[in-house]
Amino acid sequence: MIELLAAAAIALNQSTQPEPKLDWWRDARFGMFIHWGLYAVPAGSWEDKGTGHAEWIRTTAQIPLETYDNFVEKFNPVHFDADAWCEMASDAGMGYVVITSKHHDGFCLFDSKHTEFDIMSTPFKRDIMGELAEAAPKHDIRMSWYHSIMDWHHPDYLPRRGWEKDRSADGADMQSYRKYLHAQVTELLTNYGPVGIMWFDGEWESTWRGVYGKELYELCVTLQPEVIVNNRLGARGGMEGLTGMEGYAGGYGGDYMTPEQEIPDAVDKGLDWETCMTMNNRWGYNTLDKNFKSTTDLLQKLSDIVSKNGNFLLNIGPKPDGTFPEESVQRLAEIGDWMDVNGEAILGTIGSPFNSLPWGRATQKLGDGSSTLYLHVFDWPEDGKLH
Ligand code: FHN
Repeated sequence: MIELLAAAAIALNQSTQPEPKLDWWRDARFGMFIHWGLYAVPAGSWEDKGTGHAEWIRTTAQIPLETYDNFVEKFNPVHFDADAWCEMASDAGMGYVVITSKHHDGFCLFDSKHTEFDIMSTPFKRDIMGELAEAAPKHDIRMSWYHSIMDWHHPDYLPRRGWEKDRSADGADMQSYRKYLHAQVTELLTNYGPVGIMWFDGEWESTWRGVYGKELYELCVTLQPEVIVNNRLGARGGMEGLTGMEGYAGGYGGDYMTPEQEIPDAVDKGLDWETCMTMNNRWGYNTLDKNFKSTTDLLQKLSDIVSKNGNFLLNIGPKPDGTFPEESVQRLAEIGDWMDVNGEAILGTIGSPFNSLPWGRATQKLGDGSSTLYLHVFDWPEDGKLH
């Protein structure tokens, strides 16, 4: 892995001059991921298909399209409060929020003129993205959109799911789908003010090409030159999230790399990257998934990531009523308590000057002719001396 990272750094050099548009993102170091949509209604369980599902439930429980569409009339998050969500993120020391405008199931949490499969067809009839975009700046949050390339609902998207034997692919046309995708990305980057990040995903299927990813990147930066775009436009390179060399040469490498559910061992200082991770085991809400990481574990992951010059995108899977799971709320508050005292050791810092430390991690801030070193001690040596 380290070799790959070094190689990526070499491949990137010519294209990763310090990109000023990433400065706010590098300083932020910490963000909130939100996976929310129709899948919160079944909340992980479906008939006799088990209880371990989440945002992939339409596929993992093989729910036919017409049946899944019934969740539209059941999605009514009456307790959704954009200000409360943004305030919890900000109080936890997070500088940005990335929310699923559309996940793989194709349902849009925003008012799109290009589909009826959106929030305006639910009893809720309020534009979630619009309310979050309005609330975010009031809480010093950069609002950002996760948008899936893969779409299990749109008639033109291919391939169909293998188990969808009775859902014909006749007439499906990926070029038409790409026009739909571009039209919605245009809505997301036109209707909601300045957007921090376009966080693409679902880029791995056979019908998608790096060249399409390059087109998508160009569309985003044409609409908002300062928008940051992640690397999930082409060859992400698996869960390590390290764009293959062809990605950068091909122009679809995006602005930063996206390891998922894992923290790289070591990353070349020249690379921008962000680990995205769940608090429990799943991205979308599952009533039975109580395997939440402890606050200490989450904070040590934050320190570890930032000590390696990365960002931490920590996920929340909201409930169908529009509230966060109690376990998530508790951890966000405890993280916030820690950040109130220690935030300067995270926010605006860069990676450690040391390769490794036996007792913890380090971060630093470089000033004019001086630097400040922050020692994050996980395990105090018995003699109390840090070597
Ligand atoms: O398939 C998705 C998954 O549901 C989730 O959204 C994660 C978060 O980054 N991304 C994909 C898996 O890599």
